[in-house]
Order: sequence, then C-alpha cells, then structure tokens
Amino acid sequence: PESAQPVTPVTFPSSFLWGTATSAYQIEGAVREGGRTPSIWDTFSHTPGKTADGDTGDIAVDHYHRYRDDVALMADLGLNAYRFSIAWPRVQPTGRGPAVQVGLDFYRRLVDELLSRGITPAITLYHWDLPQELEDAGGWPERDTALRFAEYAQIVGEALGDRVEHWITLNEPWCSAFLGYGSGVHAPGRTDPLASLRAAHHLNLAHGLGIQALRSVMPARNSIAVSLNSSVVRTVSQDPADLAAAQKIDDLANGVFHGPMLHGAYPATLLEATSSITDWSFVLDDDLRAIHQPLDALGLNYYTPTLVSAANGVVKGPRADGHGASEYSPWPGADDVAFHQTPGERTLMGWTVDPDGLHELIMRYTREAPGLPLYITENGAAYEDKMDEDGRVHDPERIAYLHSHLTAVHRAIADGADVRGYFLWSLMDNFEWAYGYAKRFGVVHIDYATLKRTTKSSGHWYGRLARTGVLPEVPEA
Ligand code: PNW
Repeated sequence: PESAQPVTPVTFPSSFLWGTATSAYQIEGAVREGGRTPSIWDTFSHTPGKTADGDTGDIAVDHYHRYRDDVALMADLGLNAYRFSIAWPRVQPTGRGPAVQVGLDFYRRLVDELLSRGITPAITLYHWDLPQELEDAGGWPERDTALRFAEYAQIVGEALGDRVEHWITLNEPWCSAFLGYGSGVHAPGRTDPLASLRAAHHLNLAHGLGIQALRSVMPARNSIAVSLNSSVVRTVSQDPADLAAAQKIDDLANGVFHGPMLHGAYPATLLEATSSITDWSFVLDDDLRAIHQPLDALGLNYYTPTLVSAANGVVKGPRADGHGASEYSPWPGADDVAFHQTPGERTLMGWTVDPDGLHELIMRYTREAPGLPLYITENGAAYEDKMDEDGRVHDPERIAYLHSHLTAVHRAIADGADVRGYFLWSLMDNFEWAYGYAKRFGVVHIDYATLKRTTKSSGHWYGRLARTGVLPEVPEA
C-alpha cells in the first residue's frame, strides 16, 4: 500500500541462535537398530488406547536414516542452531553399564554433519525416553534412576563434550513426573500422586548429579542448562482464594523444579499443599545441595498460559487445563483448583495463542534468576496444514503465531532480558506423543506415506529471519 509508514525494523542481536528443536523418539524411528532396546515410550505407544490411532514412533520420520538430508534442509534455510535429544536406550540399552558405540556414533555423525554446515548443536540428554528396564526397576519415583542418569550423562559428555558446547540435562521434567506418573497420559502411564512427587524429586536429583557428572568430563567452556515448561499462571480475579489457587499451581508447575534448581529449596507453600500426600521424606540430607548446581543458562519452553481459580468444592474428572483427558489429575494436592480456557484464538492443540505470556515468562525469569542467560528452547504451534495441488504447504497461521511470539521475545530483550536464542518447535512434523501424527508442529511438512520433506511457507519465513536477524512482515494470507 502506498501509504505504508516506514517502521523501525525489529532486529535481533547478531550472535542470536536461530534454531529448531526436536526429540529422539519423536523423529528417529529405527527403534530396533544398533542395539537399541525399548524405552517407556515404545512400551506405552504399543499399549492399545494410549495414543491417537495407535500411532507409535517405530518409524516416526526416519530421521535415523535421513539425518543428512535433514541437516541439509536446515542449512538451506540458513538456520545456525539445532536442538535435538539423545535416545538413552541407544547409548545404554538397559540403562546401565558400558556404552554402545554404534549408538554414540550416530550422534557423533549427526554433530559432525551439523558442525560442517555451520550449525551449532544443542543436546538434550533426556527428552522422556527412559530405558524400559529402568522403569521396570521402579522408574523416576526411585532414587536409583537419578544415579543411573548421572552415569549416562557422563558417558555422553565424554563422547561429545569436545564438539558440543550447549547441553540441556532434562526437557520439561513436569511432563515426565506429572503426566507420566500422575495423570498417566504420558509414558509410563502411571496414575499415582505420590509417585509423581517422588518422580519430580528424583528428576531434580538427576539434573543435579548429571551436571556434576558432565562438569567432571567436559571442557569448562561448555554451557549447561535445563529446559523447563515454566507455566505462566493467571487467575480469573484478584480474590484471595483465586490467588491461593494460582500459587498452588505455580508451585506444582514451576517451583517444584526451579525452587531446588535455582534456590536450593522446595517452596514452603508446595510442601504444605502436598502434606496430605507425602512428608517428602524421600528428600535426603544432601539432595538439595546436589540439585542446586550453578547453571550457565536456562531454557524456557512456552506454548500457552494457564488460567485458574479456586473451585468451590473438589474437581473430579478431566480438567480443562490443556494437558490431555484423564480421570486422574497431574496436579497432586490441587483438587480444589479449577482450570479455565483462556479467551482468544486457539491452535489445533486447543492452546490459546497468547504472546504476552511469553514476554511475561521471560521477564519473570529475568527477575528470578538475574544474570542467567535465557534461551527459548521451544515455542511453536500445531495447525491443520494442507498441501496445495502444486505441492506447496502454505501455513499463514503458523507465521502469524511465530511473528507475534518473536515480537514478544524482542520486547523482552528491549526490556533488559538476556535472551540468547530461539528454538522453534519443531523442524518437521513428527510424533506428537499421545496425539500421534495428527498434530503437525513442523516448519517442514512430512508426507507420512512417502516421508518426503517439504518446507512450509513458515519455514521459508523463519529462514529469512535467521539469515537477516530482522523480523519479516507477516505476508498477506
Ligand atoms: C512439549 N502439556 O511437550 C515437548 O517438549 C515436545 O516434545 C512436544 O512435542 C511439544 O511440547 C508440543 O506439545 C508438551 O500437556 C506436552 O501441557 C504436553 C504439554 C506441554 C508440552
């Protein structure tokens, strides 16, 4: 339009990391190759009724065989970073003992391919694929699993610490603990509030012991972080009962992890709210010191905020909290909290599009962890993407989502936040856990009949941003 006003371009720092994120079980396939044994997600997805359409990660998008093509795709787009996870059962099939070289070699080849293309790798050690044998021995509710994780971390650190600078211990331990052992919508599908709290603690311990193990074998220049799903919790009113409900959910979503990790203690309000379930005697004397390790950065995953109020009475059955339909709550001790749908436009997951929540989240951690560099380690959206007759995939809704959220990131940087990078979830469509392949988060489309990759218009848009550091306009739909 001729009347367009010149606007100041939204420009990001030149050192900014522009990446995408994936996880092993969601993309690799090849679940029986190289000595890999089942993880809890293999078992869970092969259990009838646990995933949409009975989808499994058996083949996923066959990244294990196509990793070279996938790295080439990223390079063609001009991305300079990539966050991926290591499948523990490829490295230690039973969760214990010596490493399988074939497993480590796959990741070494992937890393070398990335480096040769000028793409900075960021490794997540645990993105939910616990070796089934460790679950059979009790899983995350048991202390031993944390010790096993530290051993695994040391093996991977030793193998790749010379060429990978960015490390993330755990991805969204909230999902592992509370969806895995509380509501049961994620593997291993257990529904026991006490087990979920024990799992949360042993995930914290795994994080702390894992950091110590990594530091003992890696060059000091490497950066170690954790990716938390750090909910933005809002209330329907400022009523004291609603504020108390929000405090409870904030403790159970955030404080249960960042309390011990960042401040060396569980929030007193959390211990009180869960006192009818446990006295937390599984927290041993030195645990909090072990968990409270210095971090080099913090990873924030953000999709949508959480809106709560006090319930007048006990809430039973599935809650409208966007965490999947289960009769069992992922919020131990919070049966008196009601969840509400945030108003506004929603993605295919039913998650409200709320970019202000991302700004709020970044500013919160800027205050709460002063001086700690932040990375957005996941952000993105699922939409109903369709391929045109001419073989192109046009996804203007995803571009609008990315544009608004990156504007929020930029605003946070302008407000003093030290955000160093952004990893879009996800590089390609993939296995969306209990939702199977029906929910597409990729900026690259997958044709599941042929596994052919086609970059969506959002991928081209994001690549332009990565190459220029300037936020492109949202194209006319
Ligand atoms: C994250 N919830 O998962 C994961 O880190 C990714 O592996 C996943 O594909 C992505 O977000 C999109 O869902 C979540 O119920 C799973 O609130 C469930 C929830 C949040 C994040």
